[in-house]
Amino acid sequence: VDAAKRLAAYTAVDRHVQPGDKIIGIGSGSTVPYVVERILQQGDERNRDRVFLPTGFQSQQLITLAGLRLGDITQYPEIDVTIDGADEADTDLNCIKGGGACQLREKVLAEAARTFIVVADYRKNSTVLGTNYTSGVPIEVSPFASTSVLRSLRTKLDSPNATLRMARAKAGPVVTDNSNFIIDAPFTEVALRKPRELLASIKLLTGVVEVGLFCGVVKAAYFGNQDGSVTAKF
Ligand code: DER
Repeated sequence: VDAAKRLAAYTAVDRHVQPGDKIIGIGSGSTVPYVVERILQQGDERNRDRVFLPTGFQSQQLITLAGLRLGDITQYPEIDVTIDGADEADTDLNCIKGGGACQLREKVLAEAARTFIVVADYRKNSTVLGTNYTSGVPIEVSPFASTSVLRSLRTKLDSPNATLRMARAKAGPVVTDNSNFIIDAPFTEVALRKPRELLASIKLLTGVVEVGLFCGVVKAAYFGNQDGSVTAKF
C-alpha cells in the first residue's frame, strides 16, 4: 500500500508541480508525505522561493521538518496547486475526506487552488462513494451543537448510525485543529450517489462547520495500483 501511495504522489508532483508554481498547498494523511518527498527531490534551487501552506498541524509539521518555507492562507489566498489525500473518490471525482479530521482546512486550500489534485492508493478508487470507505461521511461540528447535529442526522437525514468520533490516544472525542468535534455519518448508497445534494442537506444543519464531501473541486486524482501502475481520473 505504501508503494502505491508513493507512486500516486510522485506521479502527481511530476505532472502538476511545475517550476512556475510558487504557492503550494499540502494536505493531510499518510500519502502526502510522499508528495513532500518528491517535491524535495526537485531540489533546493526550485524550492527556495516557494511557500507551502498546511492543512493542519500534521501538515505543518511535515512542511517544517522538510525544511520548506511555511506560509499562511491569509498571506497567500491564491494557491497554484494543492495536493491532498482522500478516503475515497467516485467516478465523477467526488471525494469523501476527513478520515484524518482535517477537512475544513483541506477544503479551504482545495478551493483556493487553481489546481486541486488528489493522491491515494488503489483502496480509495471507487465507482460510488461508500463502497470502500464505510466509516461514514466525516462532519466537523461545533462541540456545543454536536448532540443536536447527531439527532438531526439520525432522525431527519436517514443516518441512524451517526456517531461522535472518539479519540484513541486521548480520553474523550477527537478534537480538530479548529477545536471542533467530528461526527461520522454513514448514509445509504442511494444518498451517496448524489453527493452534492447530500452535502447541501448536511451543511444546512445548525452547528455543522464543514462536511467531508468534496464535490466539483478535484481536477485530477491519481491512484497507485498493486501492480505498479497508476490510474488517473480526470
Ligand atoms: O482526512 C483526509 O481527507 C486525509 O486526506 C486522509 O484521510 C487521506 O488518507 P490517507 O492517509 O490514506 O492519505
